[in-house]
Amino acid sequence: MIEKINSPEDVKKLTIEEKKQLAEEIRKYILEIVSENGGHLASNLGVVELTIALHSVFDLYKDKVVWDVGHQTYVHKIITGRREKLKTLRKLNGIAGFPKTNESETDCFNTGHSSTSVSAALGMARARDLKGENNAVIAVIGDGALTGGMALEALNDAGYSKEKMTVILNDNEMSISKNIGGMSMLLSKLRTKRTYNKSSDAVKKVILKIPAIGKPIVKLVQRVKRSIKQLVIPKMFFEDIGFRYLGPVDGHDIQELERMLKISKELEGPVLIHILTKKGKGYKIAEENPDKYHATGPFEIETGKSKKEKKKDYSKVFGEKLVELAKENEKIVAITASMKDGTGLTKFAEQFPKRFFDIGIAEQHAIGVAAGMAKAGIIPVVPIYSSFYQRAYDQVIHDVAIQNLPVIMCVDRAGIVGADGETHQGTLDMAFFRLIPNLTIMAPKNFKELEEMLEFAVNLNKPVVIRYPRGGEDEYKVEKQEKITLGKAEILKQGNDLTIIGIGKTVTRAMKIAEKVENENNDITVEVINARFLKPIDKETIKKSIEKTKNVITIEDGTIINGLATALQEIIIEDNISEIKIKNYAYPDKFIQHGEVGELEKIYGLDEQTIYRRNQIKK
Ligand SMILES: Cc1ncc(C[n+]2csc(CCOP(=O)(O)OP(=O)(O)O)c2C)c(N)n1
Repeated sequence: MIEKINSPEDVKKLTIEEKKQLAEEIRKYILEIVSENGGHLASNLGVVELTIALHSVFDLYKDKVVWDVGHQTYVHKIITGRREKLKTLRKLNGIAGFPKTNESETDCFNTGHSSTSVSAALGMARARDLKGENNAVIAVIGDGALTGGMALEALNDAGYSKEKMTVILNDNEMSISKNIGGMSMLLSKLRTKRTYNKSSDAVKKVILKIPAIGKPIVKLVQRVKRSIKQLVIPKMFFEDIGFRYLGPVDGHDIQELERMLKISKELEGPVLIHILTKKGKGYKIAEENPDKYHATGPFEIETGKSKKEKKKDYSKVFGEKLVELAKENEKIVAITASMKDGTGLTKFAEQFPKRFFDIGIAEQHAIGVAAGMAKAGIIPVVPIYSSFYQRAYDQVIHDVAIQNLPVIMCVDRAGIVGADGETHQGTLDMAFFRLIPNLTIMAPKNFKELEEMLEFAVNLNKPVVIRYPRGGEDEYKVEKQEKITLGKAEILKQGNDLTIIGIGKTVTRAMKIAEKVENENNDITVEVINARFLKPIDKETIKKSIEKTKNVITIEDGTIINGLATALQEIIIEDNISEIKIKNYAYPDKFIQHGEVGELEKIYGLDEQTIYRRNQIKK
């Protein structure tokens, strides 16, 4: 069946039974691809029937579907002519793991970060009306994404606007791990409505079979049903804020989904369809561990076992060190925006449940809460991925930095992350954090330095950022480890002819290049500086070194704008240092596509070989 599906038109032609068969084939196909390439598995398996129903009822060349986060669009990509290309999922120049407007007309809006869909859909609905058009506009949003402030801001606006649009709330009771919060409590109350409806239908059938008294009793039951509705669902919430609420609907029943979508098409004003799905549906191993298979690397289908051995990574080192520090200092608390496992906080949550706070997919709020706690004398540690820290920018400035509050902001997945692509690359954090007064910004060269930086941050009593990359430390071992002092760089190697400055993960690269240059040139010595602090930068050490060597290279895992390169140039200009040869290696002022980290580093000339080749200095 799946082989015959080359466009949504092919899906529209199928009978319900054929669509059910297609759903099973799509699941198998996604499982095969994700088990090879890695990717978001459980969320895609959960929306197979929904996606088939959407393509059956709507024309996505005209009608707009905005997918929240966008990690669940593999089924949509298969249906919209990208079935074969999906084999290149997340590979360099291959199909992206998220919607991309440049891949297909039916991807109407790029996503990657959570909670944006209702705003974008409302914008499209307003534009449609202004232009006098009549297409449908739909946002598909998960119960996890609904915990994000932006989604709530959008519901507030959309409900009041009376704009014709549909929000499909895909409720699987999970964010990456179990969903939490007041919204989740509300949804679980609404979910009970299903049980109630089911039992009432069953009762209705039975009573109708009783001759003579059947109908009056049914009427009575229906009256009771209306009053029970008020009891079972004490507040309609979505109806109260202006939406027509439909559901809950079994999100794996294509026929029922199509029926609801058709009803929503006819209704004026904003409609919310609450659908219930199972994350990982159809693949037992993922159904039982939906958090583990939310996003995964390559794995064996039969056992679910990872094909690659999992090595120790920075997140784990961070989490373990934090547990150690928290044992000694009871003021330390940890806050996560729905990323407990990803940021290495699982152990902390187990050991200190009262000092661990999962606040939902709400990075702004995470920093707001942290600021409040810090003001009251607590030491909050907030690990968030670099690209999601973008969400909390004003909170870092307004709530933390202006008041100089000691919040420890750990920027995980800093730098290039690889296969998740442009929405997830963490190349901007050094640039945007460097602008903020009162912030101290550090990056460790290896695991040991991360541990020491964390300890240093706990004692600093100031707002501090520590950035570290995805994955493990470099295989190159740097033995030297000076004590950390505020604003002091570390000279790892003395030399006279070239200075190489690295920060974070590029420090070991700087060492390797230095050794190669020296091995190939008997008369050249290279000085290597581990900057450690982007802010305050160690002007004195850098200045002394470049005045000696007159030749400097910076290497950083971030954008060329306003990072290490800019900091160096500022020193040179401010102090009027002349006749210096400078080369800066950083990512260009561009969004970086998906691909493997090593491949992307080569493309942008940040790999060891390219930097070495471009710096074949001779005396
Ligand atoms: C701003 C932001 N923070 C964190 C994430 C990481 N993330 C990706 S999916 C996800 C959970 C989404 O849950 P839900 O919306 O319920 O979708 P599901 O995967 O359960 O279908 C999270 C936290 C993100 N994409 N964007």
